[in-house]
Amino acid sequence: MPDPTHNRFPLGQALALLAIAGLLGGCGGDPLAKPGFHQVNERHLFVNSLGMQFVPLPGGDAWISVWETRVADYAAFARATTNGWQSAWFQDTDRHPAVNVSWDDAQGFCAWLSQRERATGLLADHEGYRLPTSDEWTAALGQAQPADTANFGPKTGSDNFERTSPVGSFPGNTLGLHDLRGNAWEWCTAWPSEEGIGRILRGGGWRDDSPDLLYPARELLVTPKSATEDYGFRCILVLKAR
Ligand SMILES: [Ca+2]
Repeated sequence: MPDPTHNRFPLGQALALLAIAGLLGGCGGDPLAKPGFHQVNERHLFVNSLGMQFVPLPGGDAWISVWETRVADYAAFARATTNGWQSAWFQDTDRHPAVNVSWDDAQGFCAWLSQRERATGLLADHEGYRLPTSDEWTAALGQAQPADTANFGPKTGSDNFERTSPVGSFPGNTLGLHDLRGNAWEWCTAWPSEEGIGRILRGGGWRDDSPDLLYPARELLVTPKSATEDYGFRCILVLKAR
């Protein structure tokens, strides 16, 4: 399903349509379709212009996406920037995690979305998206998600998915975050410095069976232009007090 905020409608019109969808929540619409802050039970959520949902990490101004960045999210960026991205052939739905994404391209997505949402006023000028640090990713993981509730390789027997699974197919952790472990590996910021070669991936992926790759603290170091069918990412959104 194409992203409705691109091609078919100008952005302002699309946001108006999303707002209308939110107002229709009492009539069966999804109130979380409306960009902005929401409270669901005791949980605070921020919904962005692509429908990505973020929850606050404790102790700071970093909010983290509850899902890996989805095909629908990344496709909007790829269309807008004509970056030539090809989804994996097995990605059946818009809710699968975007893979075949390099660290450089993940950075590009964050910059593009920051600029787009500042331009519409959804974000302030000093707010925006970036990749998590490895420490933030560790904090997000919190209590280790059991290996039997993640999409790992077939030899682990953890799941019945042959390849990637739609985001949120497994229960969330205590922060409401899904698929931190398994499904797609997730890019984090550089290590040991932005100038260094290594870029960190966390969490393991859908084709990994080795305990060496799947223990929760594992950091995979690869080059920033690497893009494979199990490399994806999730975003941090820096939101200042309003
Ligand atoms: Ca993951």
